[in-house]
Amino acid sequence: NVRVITTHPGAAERPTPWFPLRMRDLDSFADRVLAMGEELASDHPGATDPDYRRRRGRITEMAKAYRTGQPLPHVSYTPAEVRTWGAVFNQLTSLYPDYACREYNHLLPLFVTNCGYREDHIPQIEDISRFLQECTGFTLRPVMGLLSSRDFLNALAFRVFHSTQYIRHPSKPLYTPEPDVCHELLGHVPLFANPEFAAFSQEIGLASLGASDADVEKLATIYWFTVEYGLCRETVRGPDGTPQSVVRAFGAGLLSSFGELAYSLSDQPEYRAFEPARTAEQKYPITEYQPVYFVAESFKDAKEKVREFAKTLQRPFDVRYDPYSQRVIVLDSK
Ligand code: HBI
Ligand code: FE
Repeated sequence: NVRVITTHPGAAERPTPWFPLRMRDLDSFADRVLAMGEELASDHPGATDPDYRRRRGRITEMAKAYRTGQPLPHVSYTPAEVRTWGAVFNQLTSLYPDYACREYNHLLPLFVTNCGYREDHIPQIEDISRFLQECTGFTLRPVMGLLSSRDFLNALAFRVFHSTQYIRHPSKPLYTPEPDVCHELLGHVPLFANPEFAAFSQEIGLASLGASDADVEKLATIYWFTVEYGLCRETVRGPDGTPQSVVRAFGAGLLSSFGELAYSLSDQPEYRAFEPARTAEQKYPITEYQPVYFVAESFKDAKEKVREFAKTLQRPFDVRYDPYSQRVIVLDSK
């Protein structure tokens, strides 16, 4: 017995945290960033470079002003910024054939053809968003910096990914303490064109809508060990043609890190099977290589496991996403 609720559910005794119901509601995230633009931490490579901070300020202002339905901001990258991108692009693309998952290696050439992924060109998020929309309905929105886990995950329910547009400081092209355009475009973007991965990502987002703070924390940890640092098992043909089971990377934090990509697939870290209830409890460092990685069987399997896990969370209602109206539908049965 299902009733569609048009206002936020939750009685006075157990209020439900606010969550976006319409695409336009995501506009309210624009100035709710945790870390951003000009205010760089003292250990950031660009902290004492006034030109870099001014440049960041101009790019993040455009993200702050963006509203649903407008064209995405176009950034005219400088030759120096393109050189930084080029250094990252060349290093990483040399590793992908051996380390990235099959789906990623299948998709990257489509971004070269359709979105201008090249050593000498930083792609525009407008072009990427249009292409992703044709693949899986995913779209990009510009963002000033780190959002709260709740806001960031809530947007995934709408198949919306928040992307930064500034680039790391040129003094350290292979290092960034925060997301930048290299991390977003090389690490995250390609797999959103894969239907199973898109559905998996949306599943985490749907589970986060109106979830308690403790449950958002669990979902953020699941996100961390999959979308950011996930590994997956796949079968390849060995030299003599026999099938072999191997582990490859699909997490964006790995696909955008020259050092950690090779480390994650060496014999140094520990591997565990992806199991949402256990993965959600795992502690992790954010400034060092991960000591533990979780290995998924497939995106489809991971999606089904997250959907089962979501049913165990404390939420007195269920949600669906209607892509025609770009609205979240709230159902009071569970
Ligand atoms: N905000 N802009 C942005 N980009 C991210 O990748 C991001 C975020 N906020 C939180 C977050 N990632 C994750 O670490 C999880 O907390 C969801
Ligand atoms: Fe990321």
